[in-house]
Amino acid sequence: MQRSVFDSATAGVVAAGCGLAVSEIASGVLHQRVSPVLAASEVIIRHTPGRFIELAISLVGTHDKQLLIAMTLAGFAVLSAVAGVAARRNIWFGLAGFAVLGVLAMSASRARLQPASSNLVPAIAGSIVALALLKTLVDRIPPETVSVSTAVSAPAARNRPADDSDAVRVPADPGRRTFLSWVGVAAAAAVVGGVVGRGLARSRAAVEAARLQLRLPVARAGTPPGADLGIAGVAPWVTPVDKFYRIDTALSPPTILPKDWSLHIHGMVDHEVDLSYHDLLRMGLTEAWMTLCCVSNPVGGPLISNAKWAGVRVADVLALAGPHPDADAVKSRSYDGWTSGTPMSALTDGRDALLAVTFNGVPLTPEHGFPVRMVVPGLYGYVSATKWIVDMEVTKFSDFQAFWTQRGWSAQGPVKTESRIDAPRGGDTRRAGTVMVGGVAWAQHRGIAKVEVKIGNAHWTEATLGVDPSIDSWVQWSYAWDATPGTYQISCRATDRTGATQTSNVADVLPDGATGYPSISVMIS
Ligand SMILES: Nc1nc2c(c(=O)[nH]1)N[C@H]1C(S)=C(S)[C@@H](COP(=O)(O)O)O[C@H]1N2
Ligand SMILES: [Mo]
Repeated sequence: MQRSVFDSATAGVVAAGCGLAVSEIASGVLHQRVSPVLAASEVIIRHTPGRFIELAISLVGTHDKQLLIAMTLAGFAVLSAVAGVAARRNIWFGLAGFAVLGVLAMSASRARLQPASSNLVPAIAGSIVALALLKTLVDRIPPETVSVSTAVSAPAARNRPADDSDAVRVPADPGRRTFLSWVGVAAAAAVVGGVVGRGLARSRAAVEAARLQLRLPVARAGTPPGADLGIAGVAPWVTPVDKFYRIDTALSPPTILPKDWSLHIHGMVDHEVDLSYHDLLRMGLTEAWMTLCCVSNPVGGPLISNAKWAGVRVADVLALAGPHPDADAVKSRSYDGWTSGTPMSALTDGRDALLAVTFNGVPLTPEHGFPVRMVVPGLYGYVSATKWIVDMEVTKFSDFQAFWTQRGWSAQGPVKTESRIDAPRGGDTRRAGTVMVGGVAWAQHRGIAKVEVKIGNAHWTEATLGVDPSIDSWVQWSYAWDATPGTYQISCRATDRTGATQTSNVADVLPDGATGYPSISVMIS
């Protein structure tokens, strides 16, 4: 084989290998169940006639999965080699070939049986890396060397003593050396990346298996009657697990098996306590509806969700350690080192502050703090909702700063009384007639007393409220508006059960939560 053909095929395989490694890492980091390689293997299985699969299984037994993956990879390598050779001819042919492979990987990812869990980011990231690397490597393939003897200048040959071979020794081709070192580095990166990616996937799979094996005495949560008003466009009263907003500083959620989890309670206490997952569960589970929201949620924003949580009361856990009376805070720390400072009063005044193990009847997902997180009604997440919690230090606010308070956010983070308009959407055009206006309102642990709507120049009008089974959850509101043609500004405002109405003063999220009335504009035709 011509050397340049070999080099370009190698460039193709190595570039594709790096792309695959990147896609593996990305799917590990994103906690996806299947990477593009696995997705492609699944697609192949689905389109292979059953008798071939049976034949393969009879030949290789239970190694059929590995065989399939090996064959998928081998097929992929052959196609990438061909694309590499094509790239040597004309870089655009090669790039087009790689683009086709990338699209195949993406459509395999999309064809997953559970589309909700499939995600194109790994396949796209992998394709970009592979394309860039293919171009880089092909550009560095040295030109086919001309016959050595003619390449050496005549005087040099003349001065040299006669040699046994008629070929003249020349220093190794520096161009090829550069190319080979690029290939070597890229190949090593692909191998390391692949191993890292598989490692992430394996720990993810172990956590997933442990989650599925858990048998916790918690029922699936249905929506309490009357809580959901069923207005089109309004967020459902119970947020589905896969729609729950996510905010954290973790690039990839920590993977912690329940058997490896423990909680250390220390600081200003009579005695330090260590609890295993089993110890925790034995203390008994409390179930509670609670709406969690983020201090970074802008007025009208999406960083708020509602779920039924089950967990052990934080107060019971703290009581085991015996907190000193002059302690006014608990500094909690996650497995990955994030910290949060919570007022002792909110943890011990009888509200449903929990070390939660489930939400909406299923074990916490890794993204939302598996195996154990804290949730405290009435406080923003950054001062209370520590996911992957492993450490609680009983202390004083004057003695520490937590992750976000070091960065300028308020040490105390009570949730503000707020509301949101979900329907219609700002900018919508609706027909004249009855238009259902609706949304949500929240004032966790105070409860919502009323929501008022203002449309155009009309007076504030009270909206209908959904049933709220707990003062710790949001409520839905609705208003049947008899709309006539025109352009309207719609605003709303909530009043909590202490009698306080949300403020109209506009404030940004920093340092302790955004304020102002939500407002949208709609056209009626
Ligand atoms: N370990 C850890 N816990 C954390 C955070 C974090 O970055 N790391 N972010 C907090 C913030 S700011 C919020 S708003 C909530 C969000 O919880 P969720 O992602 O389950 O909705 O988690 C809190 N708990
Ligand atoms: Mo947050």
